[in-house]
Amino acid sequence: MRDHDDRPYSLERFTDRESVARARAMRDRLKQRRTCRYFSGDPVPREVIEAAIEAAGTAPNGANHQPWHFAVVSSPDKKRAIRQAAEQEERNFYAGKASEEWLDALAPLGTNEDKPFLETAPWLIVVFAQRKGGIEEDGTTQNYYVTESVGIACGMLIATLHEAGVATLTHTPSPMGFLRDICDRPEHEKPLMVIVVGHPAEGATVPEYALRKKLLEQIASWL
Ligand code: IYR
Repeated sequence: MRDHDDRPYSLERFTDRESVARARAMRDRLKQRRTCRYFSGDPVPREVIEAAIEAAGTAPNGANHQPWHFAVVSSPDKKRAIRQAAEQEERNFYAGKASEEWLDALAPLGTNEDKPFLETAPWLIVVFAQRKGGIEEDGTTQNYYVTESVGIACGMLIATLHEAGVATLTHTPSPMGFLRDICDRPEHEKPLMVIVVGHPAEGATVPEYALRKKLLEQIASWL
């Protein structure tokens, strides 16, 4: 253990029984999460978004450079601009850019080029990955494992929002360079995804297909 600049670390220690029970309880809560594609306009407190972003900001990441930026959009004008640009890209995607194989893979999810949720949901969190910047955000220092770091942070953000009883949708328009312009972000930041946040609309549904999860035996091996 290094001794300079280090401080003691310990965790509350549970009995094995309790540890298993806590892991299963967390799993069961996360199993309730669904990607929601139908949002109501009901408000979500800004404090919920703030806490979720702070949670994301604790994610393990390359060299502690914390290579992320979360642009939080709630203004109707900005939301409309994002919707219009995203739908334009999606029209190209669904009308020919995407391969038949890709479109076949999406068919059971029922997605299409219409993205009304980009305007109806109260919050859009546009996630940017900072290729450069370091901990000081100087815009030049090299960052490391950027996509991995930001991916983990997004998982923690989504889990926190779920815990707060709020629905999310990870939306990945392609290409998404327009997000950099609309959100006024610098060239060295790469837009990674839009996380749509709000309450499910009345009568919202989720595709049965998405409930089909691989079993532990399929996703894990023990060596
Ligand atoms: N970006 C498109 C297409 C899309 C792609 C995947 I992979 C998905 O899991 C869902 C959608 C869209 O947002 O419709």
